[in-house]
Amino acid sequence: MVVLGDKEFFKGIGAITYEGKGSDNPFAYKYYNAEQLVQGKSMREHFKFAMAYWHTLCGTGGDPFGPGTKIFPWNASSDPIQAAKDKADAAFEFITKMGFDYFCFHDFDMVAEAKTLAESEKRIEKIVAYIKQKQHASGVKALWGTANLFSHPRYMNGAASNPNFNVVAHAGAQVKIALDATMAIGGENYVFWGGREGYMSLLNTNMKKEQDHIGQFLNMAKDYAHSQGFKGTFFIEPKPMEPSKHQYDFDAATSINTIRAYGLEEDFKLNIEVNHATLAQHTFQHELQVAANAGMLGSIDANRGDYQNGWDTDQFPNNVLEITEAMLVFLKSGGLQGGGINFDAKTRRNSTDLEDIFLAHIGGADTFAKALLIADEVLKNSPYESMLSGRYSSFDSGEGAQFSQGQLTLKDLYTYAWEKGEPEQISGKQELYENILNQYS
Ligand code: XUL
Ligand code: CO
Repeated sequence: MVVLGDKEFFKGIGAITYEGKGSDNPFAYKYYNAEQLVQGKSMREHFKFAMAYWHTLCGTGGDPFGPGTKIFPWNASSDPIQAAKDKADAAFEFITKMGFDYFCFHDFDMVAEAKTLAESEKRIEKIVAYIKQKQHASGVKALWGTANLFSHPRYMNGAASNPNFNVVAHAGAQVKIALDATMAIGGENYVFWGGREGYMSLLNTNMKKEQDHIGQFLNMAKDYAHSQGFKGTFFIEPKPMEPSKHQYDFDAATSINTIRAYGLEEDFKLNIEVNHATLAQHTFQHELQVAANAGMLGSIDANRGDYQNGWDTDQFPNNVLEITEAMLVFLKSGGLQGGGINFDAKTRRNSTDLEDIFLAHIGGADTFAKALLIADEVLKNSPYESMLSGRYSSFDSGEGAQFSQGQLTLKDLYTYAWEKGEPEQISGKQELYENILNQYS
């Protein structure tokens, strides 16, 4: 059902529906068929696709070399509340036309920050009331909320990790307001991405103090949300650098350490972003697997980087093979715990038509859907699973099984190896695994 706002911004574009891969209609899904079941779950439920408020509605294409190129009609009003309402109209029109169910937001994506905290809080309350009405009319939900603790100059030295307590307290106030807003609109989760929670030079940094303060801050946020009845999950979103030179939540493994070191494992999981993984010199699938192994695969920010450069280009996903490898991890680990697939991606600076926003999200959704279907086929019909388990079959019985179960000593290994002599050479067969993926894609 398409529910139009008070204003229609994407005129001429109707509901995007599934037409299958034979369709030449650029405004139709070729693979994303929301109600199609894969391993007993609909694609809609597997993915929980979300629009990112910041890129889709606030990102006008500015870069360090020039201002934005995109003229968004919902930005026309000079009255901040009217502009926020127009933006909400555009958001709900877009999400419902796409057939998505969710959005993700920062506090000051919804409405512009005011000069004082008190005035900002009033603005947020007003727009939250408006968004609640629109949710009621459309059924659109908030996948997660977060606070922007990195754009304002006051956060130039960090937020929770700032060396000045007054800034830490301001960040705390902002998180309280953002949590209140998230809960008011039924947000299912809350994200911490440590934009400037890191440092530029160790010379002026007490790293231990800063990290302990982050642990303290995260515990306070969790305790406050629980005291208000929040039942959702908190996610840490790892990123190695940019804007800080060293960010404290560098990658999944580092963030899991943060969660465990500060006693947050009951309530925190990870939001893995593709381009953040590649900036950390990992693959996306590696980061998913690290999170899944710790029982912390919570949510995904979907985008991709550029293979030739090293910054966060936030491009829409379109690499089916890369996402297929990710979907193998996704399916085998039972999907996401509480979260969904948030398109934390922006159209290019020179993609200036409003319809480009639709085309980009259609492509992203189709990439994930196609990859899910391929991964499902690979798991069900190819020799992939038996090849993988066969690779470890020496641990299934005998001394190998005893080793796995902790029943052997180092001396036992010595005796066994002594008797067996030089181990046989067994190929890793990487090319065969790769061929199988290609065969099913
Ligand atoms: C930045 C990034 C953020 C977070 C939310 O690289 O990914 O948009 O997802 O603050
Ligand atoms: Co992100």
